[in-house]
Amino acid sequence: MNTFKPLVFSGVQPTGNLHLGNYLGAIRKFVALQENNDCIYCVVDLHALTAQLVHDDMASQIRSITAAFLASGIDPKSHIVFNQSAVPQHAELAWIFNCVARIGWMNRMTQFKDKAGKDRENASLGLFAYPSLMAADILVYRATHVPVGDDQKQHLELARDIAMKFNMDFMEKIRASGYGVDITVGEEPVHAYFPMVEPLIDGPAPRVMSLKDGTKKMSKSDPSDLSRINLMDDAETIARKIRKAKTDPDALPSEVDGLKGRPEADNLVGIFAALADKTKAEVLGEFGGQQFSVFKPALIELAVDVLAPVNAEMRRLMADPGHIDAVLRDGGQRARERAEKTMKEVRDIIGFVQ
Ligand code: AQP
Repeated sequence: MNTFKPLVFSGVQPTGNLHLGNYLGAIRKFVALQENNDCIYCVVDLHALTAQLVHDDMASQIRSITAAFLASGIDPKSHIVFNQSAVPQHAELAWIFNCVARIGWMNRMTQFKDKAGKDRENASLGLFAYPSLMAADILVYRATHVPVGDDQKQHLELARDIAMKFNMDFMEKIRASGYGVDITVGEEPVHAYFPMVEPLIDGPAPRVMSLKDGTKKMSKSDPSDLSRINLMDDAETIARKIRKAKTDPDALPSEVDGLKGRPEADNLVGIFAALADKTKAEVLGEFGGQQFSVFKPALIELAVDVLAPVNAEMRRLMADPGHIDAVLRDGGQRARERAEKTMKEVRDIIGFVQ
């Protein structure tokens, strides 16, 4: 049984327009989790350097993600909202994790392969090491639960592998230090410093797909803006994108099984379900047998209803960058205090003189 104090951590990169995938796969879960948990939500600006080094609009991108967090309902007073670069302990722990993680583990990361593409030799070392920094982001707070989209599942498995190897390699020192916790991993009792993080991926839309191709993830970096709904899109743009979304000629099925082999239909039903807080089965109970000409207007109305208030609040917040910066400064200070406590203990376990 996990005996670490439950703590939720997650992050979003400031690398372009937030879209419906980020919102349904991540941010909406962040909001729901804060009711019953201690939560830390981070704008992971160090990660933003991995694919592209120079960003002319870095500061405004950081503020925009922060505004999206706040506009969606995250409470920065009861929880912590900050940007990663304000807490240097993330990078310090990431270095230690670079020495824990094995090259073979990193070579298996599919996101690196996707993002580096054919020009692998020219990708940054940071892009390769990205999952190690992500593990440090989470574990520098000894966080136990991480709400993410399905695309991040492999990175969280790596975070568990890194935590496990650190726990095993330093087991005697952890025991001697008194900082450890008794946990059970599988059937094995382990005296651990770092918890085995649990991904929180469930929901009807764990992976929102492109509106133009139901087999591709909705992504900020897709060159076609029609492939995604951005949180900053106005009602008319949302309606146009959904009207133009790719579909097939058949009516919607009455059962979830009938969505197999119909990726675009499956995606739109999943989006509807997530936006309406329903299951896909419930949505098909309502729309089974109907054509897309009936379903799409209902989806447009729902998407605009849910997203318009977020969009309006984001715009209001973005007009006051001083307020956003103050939220980040306050969150950064509280995050640093927690992260430094962990790092003092980690340095001690390793044997660094401090
Ligand atoms: N399509 C998606 N469906 C569900 N969840 C998604 N997430 C991203 N895309 C989808 C989740 O959003 C959170 C923040 O993502 P991120 O910005 O840190 O990184 P990303 O996964 O690289 O996002 P993008 O939009 O796909 O950016 P690019 O185009 O740069 O690759 C994460 O929890 C992620 O799972």
